[in-house]
Amino acid sequence: MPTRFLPPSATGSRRSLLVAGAATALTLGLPAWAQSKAVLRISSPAVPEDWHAKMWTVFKEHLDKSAPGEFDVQINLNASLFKQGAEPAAMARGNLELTTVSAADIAKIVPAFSIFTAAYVVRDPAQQQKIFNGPIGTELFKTVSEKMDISVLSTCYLGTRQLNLRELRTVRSPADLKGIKLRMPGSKDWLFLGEALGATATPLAFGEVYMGLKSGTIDAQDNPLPTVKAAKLYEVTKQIVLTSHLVDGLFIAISNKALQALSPAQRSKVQAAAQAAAAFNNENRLKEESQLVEFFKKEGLQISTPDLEAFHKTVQTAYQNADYGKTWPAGLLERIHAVR
Ligand code: KDO
Repeated sequence: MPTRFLPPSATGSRRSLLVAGAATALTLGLPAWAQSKAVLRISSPAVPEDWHAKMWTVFKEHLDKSAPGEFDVQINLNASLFKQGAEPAAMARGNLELTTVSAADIAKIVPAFSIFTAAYVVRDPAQQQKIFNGPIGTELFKTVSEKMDISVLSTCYLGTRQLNLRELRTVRSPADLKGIKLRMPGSKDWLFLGEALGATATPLAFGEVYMGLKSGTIDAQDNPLPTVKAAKLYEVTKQIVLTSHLVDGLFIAISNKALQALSPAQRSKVQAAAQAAAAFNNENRLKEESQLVEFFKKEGLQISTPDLEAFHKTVQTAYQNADYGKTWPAGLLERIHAVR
């Protein structure tokens, strides 16, 4: 099991938290233990049926078992606590302890991370795990901790992103997506990806995608197949084009402030719970992803495989022409490619 970068051991902050807890407990007339539980608020835009939502229950149960009565894990799904992408800022303000951060959200603060938002860079889920559980991950997560004040605890495979269209269309190459309003999450790197795929990228929060497709304000969206199923996007679309353009990941992250408030033993338990949660997600998602084409066919969707060479070529040219890689550390792309 990889050892993630963890900030220095707890100091006064933990003590003051416990003292504060005990003082409040006295005021409220509650037993001290009830107040000194470490509260871990989690926020995620995921729908409850998706694996990276269910994994938080695994996280909670793991902690309830390894540290009975020590943690109060609060799971908030469907972006009910913070809207998609707002989580890192909420963590910096001390209003949130845990979330899953996307590469695009990290890239807003650590530009090198945009390499993982670019199409056809990471080869497959196994390589993704090796990248982030090896030296590249250790180096980058250290920078993330320094710049964002959050610690990455484990890497989840979100799935391989595919195109999902509202109406039937022959899509062989990016040229066939001209004029298609392709919903992307609302940040620069996502929008660039959508344009690089040949479409007109339209920003929209994840929670609005179903209605957007249903009403026709967008023509298409991209997401991994398990999410297309979990969020029921197949109900409002007719076609999936297997572009496999992004082997996507999410990073379970905790605010450094919350982490430092824990004892060393509690920190290890939180780390282990995050590893167990990610393992649960990764295993189930991979298994389901391999079975879903059949499911969607049965639901009446048309599944097609485009000219992948044409997609690779056009997309890579778009990234090169935009000098996109300028913020990528020299040699990082080659190091990623060398991970086997
Ligand atoms: C999405 O909005 O398409 C996306 O897949 C982007 C991911 O980074 C992540 O935020 C995900 O949504 C949510 O967790 C919902 O599944």
